[in-house]
Formats: sequence, C-alpha cells, structure tokens
Amino acid sequence: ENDRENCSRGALIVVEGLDRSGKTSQSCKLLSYLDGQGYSVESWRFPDRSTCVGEMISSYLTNKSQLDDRTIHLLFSANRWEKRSLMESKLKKGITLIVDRYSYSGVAFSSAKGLDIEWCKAPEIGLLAPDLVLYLDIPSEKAAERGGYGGERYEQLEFQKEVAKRYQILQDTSWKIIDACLPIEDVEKQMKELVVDSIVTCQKGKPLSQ
Ligand code: T5A
Ligand code: NA
Repeated sequence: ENDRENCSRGALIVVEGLDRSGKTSQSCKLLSYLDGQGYSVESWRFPDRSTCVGEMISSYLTNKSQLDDRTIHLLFSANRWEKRSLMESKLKKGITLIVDRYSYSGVAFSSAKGLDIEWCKAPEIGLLAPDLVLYLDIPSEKAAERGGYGGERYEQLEFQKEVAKRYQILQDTSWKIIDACLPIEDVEKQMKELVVDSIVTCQKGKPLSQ
C-alpha cells in the first residue's frame, strides 16, 4: 500500500481531432509502443459506449434515437463523469492513460450546433485536466476522403468544418498540434516523443489538476 502511494503518477494524455483524423489508429500505436517500453499504460475512449449512458449516446450517434441538443451534450459529459474516479485512481497508481476524445470533443461538437460555448463548458468543470492534448490537425475535406464517412450522425463535411473552428477556439497550453496529413509513421513518431516527455514530467512530481 505504501509503495503504491509513493509511486509517481501516470500521465493523462488526450488525443483529439475531427472524425477520421487518425485518433484511434494512433492511440493503438501509442499503447503498444509504451507497453513495449515497459510503461504502465491503458487506452481509453469517449464516448465509452459500454455503460448505460454510453448506450444512449451510441443509439443517438447511429440515428436510432433522437435527443434534444442539450440532453445529448449532458449525456456525453455524464459519460466522462461516471469514469472520473476510476480515472483518478488509475493515474494515482502510476498508470498512464491514452484517452481517445475528451471534454474538448464535448464542447467542440455541441457548440458547433449553435449551443453557447460557455454553457457547453460548464458540466466539464471538475473533470481531470489532461497533461497533454495531441490534436491531430487535418482539413475537413481531407478527413472526409479517408475511407469515406460511415453513417454516424456527425460525419458530414459542413458540420465538421464548424467543429474545426470550435476546436481552434478551445486550444490551450496543454495542446500540441500535429499535422495529421503526414504519413502514419511520421505522426506516430512525433506523438511518441511528446508523450514520453509528458510521462517524465508527471513522474517528476507534476500535480494532477482539475
Ligand atoms: N462526440 C464525442 C461528441 O459530440 N461529444 C463528445 O463529448 C464526444 C466524446 C464519436 C462521435 O461523437 C462525437 C464526436 C464523434 O462524431 P468516435 O466513436 O470517437 O465518434 O469515432 P470517430 O472519432 O469519428 O472515429 P473515426 O474512426 O471517424 O476517426 P479516427 O479515430 O480519428 O480515425 P481512425 O484512426 O479510425 O482513421 C480513419 C482512417 O484514416 C486512416 C486509417 O487507416 C483509417 O482508414 N488514416 C490515415 N490515412 C493516411 N494518413 C494518415 N496519417 C492516417 N491516419 C489514419
Ligand atoms: Na475513432
């Protein structure tokens, strides 16, 4: 128990970007790289469709159900809140989390529909703050060309353009912008370096914040 308490914490790494920017592919690559290097690491994603709230979100995204814009916004947020304490305990145990989408997605997508951005941010207050946000930057047109969009609700060019504008407003000092049009291996290399730096900073005692 004592050893656990004394060990350094893991890093909270968030991967963000438009649909098809490469988040899931790169999160998988990061996970296997860090794992191979002996780091204690887990890969997470939001929405987490496995919970009851996540099932409602999934049904909405696949157009099987309709929900008011504010209702779905709060469900996405609730889906992060229901994982918050587990997230904190994993980080405190020294486990680094690679998280595919987080609060920035929540605010960018809902505000792109026309909801007030400050209203969108409010339910995210108190969730854990990422140590590093890797933003996979890609023009909406290029993203749309990748394997084509599937049938999910937000996979439409004009809407993704609005989302990109909101992401720009949301950038803060935790962000690193990666050119997601580069070959997969180049994107991967840049991400690995940034993540390892962030893990080292956390190991040196950087506090976990909200
Ligand atoms: N949402 C989410 C909200 O509205 N509010 C919220 O709070 C949250 C959390 C969830 C949807 O919900 C919204 C946002 C989303 O619309 P999701 O399940 O996260 O969706 O799915 P997406 O993010 O849409 O996942 P995608 O599969 O579309 O995109 P990824 O993960 O960014 O892309 P990936 O890795 O699957 O790659 C897509 C294709 O591109 C190729 C890959 O091989 C693949 O074919 N590719 C590349 N090709 C060339 N060069 C590269 N560098 C490439 N990288 C990948
Ligand atoms: Na994805």
